[in-house]
Amino acid sequence: MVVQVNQPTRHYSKTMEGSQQKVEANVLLLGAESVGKSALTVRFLTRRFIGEYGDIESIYSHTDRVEGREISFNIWDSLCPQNGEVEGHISDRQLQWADGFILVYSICDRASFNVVRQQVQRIQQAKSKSPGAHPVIIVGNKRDLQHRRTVSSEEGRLLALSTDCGFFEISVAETYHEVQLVFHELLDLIREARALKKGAAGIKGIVRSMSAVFGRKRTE
Ligand SMILES: Nc1nc2c(ncn2[C@@H]2O[C@H](COP(=O)(O)OP(=O)(O)OP(=O)(O)O)[C@@H](O)[C@H]2O)c(=O)[nH]1
Ligand SMILES: [Mg+2]
Repeated sequence: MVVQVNQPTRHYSKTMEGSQQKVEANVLLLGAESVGKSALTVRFLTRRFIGEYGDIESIYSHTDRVEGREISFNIWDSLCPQNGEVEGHISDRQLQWADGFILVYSICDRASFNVVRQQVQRIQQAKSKSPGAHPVIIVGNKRDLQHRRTVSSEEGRLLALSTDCGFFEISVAETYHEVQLVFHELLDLIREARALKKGAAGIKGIVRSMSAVFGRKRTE
């Protein structure tokens, strides 16, 4: 099912995580032009690599089964640059919408690696306001084009390590399995982030209740 970006809303509300409930995850794909964002999306949705994807920006809904549980992915395949904005720009709307990010660069295109570096920083600035809420996976794509490589695996891995992101180097053209791993790893991180948030909210609640009790005792 395809949902155009300019028709957002209720569809993207998050369901609570419970044993029987459906888990919903909003995934935003970012990165420079022609790095393979659409190829990655289409590979995950259809298992196919079709070669050319045009320049359509869409949000796709896709249901997958992970460890026996139904997962509903909403995948925003973005265009870069958007609406004449500078390359690498991420809108506030995108930041608010996304539960997690996949930042794609091409291992044959150093400029695209630099775009990912900027985009991680932008996301981390937003993160500093709500810690743990924005898991990121960095993906170096087009690994099949080794002879044209300009970004080493180590550079990609180092960037991910230093920014606390996940990292994969893959070839969307060659395999479906690696693409699936990227989405499933991000899902794990999103669920961890939600659990942490829930835990933090629970602790705050306990502290509030305790201070209410002890506060009252002191005044008796
Ligand atoms: N060799 C190779 N080519 C790839 C791979 N992934 C994507 N491509 C090619 O790279 C080109 C760009 O792919 P897209 O998926 O359209 O890239 P995009 O990031 O969505 O580009 P925009 O939407 O224009 O920003 C296409 O010709 C793809 O066939 C890959 O793993 N290996
Ligand atoms: Mg595209």
